[in-house]
Amino acid sequence: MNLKLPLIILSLLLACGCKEKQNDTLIPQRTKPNIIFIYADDLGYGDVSAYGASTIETPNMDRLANGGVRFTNGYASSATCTPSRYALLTGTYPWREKRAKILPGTAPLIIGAEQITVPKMLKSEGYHTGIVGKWHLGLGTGNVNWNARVDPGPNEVGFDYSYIMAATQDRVPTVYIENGNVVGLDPNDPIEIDYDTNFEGQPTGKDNPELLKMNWHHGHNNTIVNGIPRIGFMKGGENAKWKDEDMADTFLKGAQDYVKKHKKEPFFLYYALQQPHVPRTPHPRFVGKSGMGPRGDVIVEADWCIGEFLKTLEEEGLLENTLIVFTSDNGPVLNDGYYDEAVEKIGEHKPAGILRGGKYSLFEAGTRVPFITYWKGKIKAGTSDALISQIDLFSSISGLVGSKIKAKDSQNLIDVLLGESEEGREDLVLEATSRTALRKGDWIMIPPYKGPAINSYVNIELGNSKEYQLYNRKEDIAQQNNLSKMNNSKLDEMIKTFEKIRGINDKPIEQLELK
Ligand code: NG6
Ligand code: CA
Repeated sequence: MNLKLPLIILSLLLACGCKEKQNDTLIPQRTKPNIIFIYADDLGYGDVSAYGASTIETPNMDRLANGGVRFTNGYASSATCTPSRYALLTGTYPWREKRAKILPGTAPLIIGAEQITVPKMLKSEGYHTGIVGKWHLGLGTGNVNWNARVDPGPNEVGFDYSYIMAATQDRVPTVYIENGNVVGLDPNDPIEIDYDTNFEGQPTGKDNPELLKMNWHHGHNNTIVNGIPRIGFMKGGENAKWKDEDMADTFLKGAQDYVKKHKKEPFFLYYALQQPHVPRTPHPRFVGKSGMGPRGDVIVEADWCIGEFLKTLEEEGLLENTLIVFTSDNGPVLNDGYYDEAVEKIGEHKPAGILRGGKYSLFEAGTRVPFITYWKGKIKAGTSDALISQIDLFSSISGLVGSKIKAKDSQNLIDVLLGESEEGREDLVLEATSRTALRKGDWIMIPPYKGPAINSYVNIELGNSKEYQLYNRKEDIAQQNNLSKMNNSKLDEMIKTFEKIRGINDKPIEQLELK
């Protein structure tokens, strides 16, 4: 008897403690889950094993796909980076903002200070917000002085913390920027950037092939950094220059540190991977791992990063209270300007899967990308055919956290993201290099565009044709049969909807020309 009493008291105490602890974790789970976007760069619909890739293994992306919702009709907002990222963060169609095009490293910030963004909305709900990785939405207001604090930038449009590369891995400046300041900059070796004119005496990819460890195929023949010729000219900043092979580890550590630091508050992290965009520079640990050359190797590297990042979330006990969205900013490309064996070593692998086109294309592979939501213990694993776009993340997440802020073109599809409904969008405007098309139900309509059918540099079909194109994605996922002449009424209906959303009325083809 004497022994039992303390035991009973102890178990009562424990039970109370557990309940309290349970409540503690339950309340934030219901109202303020952490939100993480893991955003790949140029990863195609067919580049992930969970999406059918058989010659490349992506076990960690698959872990998300197989334990969460794997969307088969999930779209990036554009077939290139800047417009996609603009739409992701603002919930606004990129064609509404004429500056939302692939930007040079010197471009001013294209998100206005007055504009609402995902991180701003989440901040107003008490979140800490961070970005680690690729930015490519412009910085400053023009004529950036890289040797002083660079602003406005991510911190001015909603991010409490930022650790970024300004544009792309193939564009100068090739430095990391933390909260507006170039990391490791020596004030005695200031950085100068110019996208038109070289600085006197500086070698370039064009004139100094002997200095290159990676050769350029098209573009990419300006300043040489780490033996790789880039887009744009850069002078100075020697100590601050990134080491390309370490970039994956650097961003991973940044993401892990951010999570560890902010695990006690609800947080939003935009982890923007640089792979498999050019130049593809796997860390030596990953060289040769895919058998497909650098493009495959950096996909393996990105997959590893995701695995390590998930481990951190697990170790910190955050997985049950975190919604992860994994997707890509646009479709795949093999030769995007460097000789890196992407074409030669592709073998049987199909980066676009069964889809037509690729990066830059109005065909499906331009914007239909891997799109996965994962939330341990909350999302039931499955596949969803619902039509959804990255543009919808704004209002969906706003709905999830109980914010009243909505974005213009963004629909609240949180039930779809959580796998509780298959009722996605009715229609979606697709974009590729300033051209637009319409997906509605199972139909895709591409209006006539001048310009080449194929971009011969990257060897990708762009979707340009003098005629209207109409495809049924259910019967013809590979977009081989143009039904525009056979199904006039459907074509008319599609054009009407398109013009209603897009605001184009009977504009001649010339005006819709690919710029
Ligand atoms: C193109 C580059 C390409 C890539 C792309 C941006 C050339 C010839 N091509 O202009 O290599 O950098 O811009 O890619 O310069 S994105 O994924 O950031 O949109
Ligand atoms: Ca991209």
